Amino acid sequence: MSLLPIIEIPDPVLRAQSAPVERVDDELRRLIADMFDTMYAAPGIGLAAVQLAIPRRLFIIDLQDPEEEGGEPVKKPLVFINPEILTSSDETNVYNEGCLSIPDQYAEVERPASVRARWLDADGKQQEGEVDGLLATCFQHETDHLNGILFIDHISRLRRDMVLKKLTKLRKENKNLVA
Ligand code: GNR
Ligand code: NI
Repeated sequence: MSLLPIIEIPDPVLRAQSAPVERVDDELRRLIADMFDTMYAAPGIGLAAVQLAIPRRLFIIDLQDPEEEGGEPVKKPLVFINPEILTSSDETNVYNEGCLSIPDQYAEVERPASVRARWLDADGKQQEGEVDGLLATCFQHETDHLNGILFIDHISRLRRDMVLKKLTKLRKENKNLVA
């Protein structure tokens, strides 16, 4: 198991277009295992390879239903390679989104409530299906990462500036703490 460092804004790699994955092989599956370790440790419910400075078109999601009190959350690891959104619903949803690359900042983002998508799974097999609810929001958040888009690009300039200012303040406080 290895944890990889998560890249944060304003690192320009987060604005890169990720390139398609060419082969679903053991090397890729090792990267995917490290991505899950890193995401669970963060903790987060989604992670795109580009957030680890690997600009390839793949992401993972685990919404981790916090099943019954006291028990371990039930893990439902999902892998999406070369994902494509085929259609999006007219109906929208608003979620309070966060991003491991914009630590501790949240904002309400409106997105299509469901999307029909196609992707390759961890065995390289093509899959197609419709996702909705939080999975649809997360799927779109992660697909955005593959295209260099962050959730703050979907909110007003005023709210974006507030998020960025709070992040700067938080980082300054953390720096003073260790100094
Ligand atoms: O952990 C995460 N939580 C989250 C909450 C609402 C909408 C999207 C997300 S994804 C985020 C992890 C992350 O940064 N993925 O790219
Ligand atoms: Ni993110």
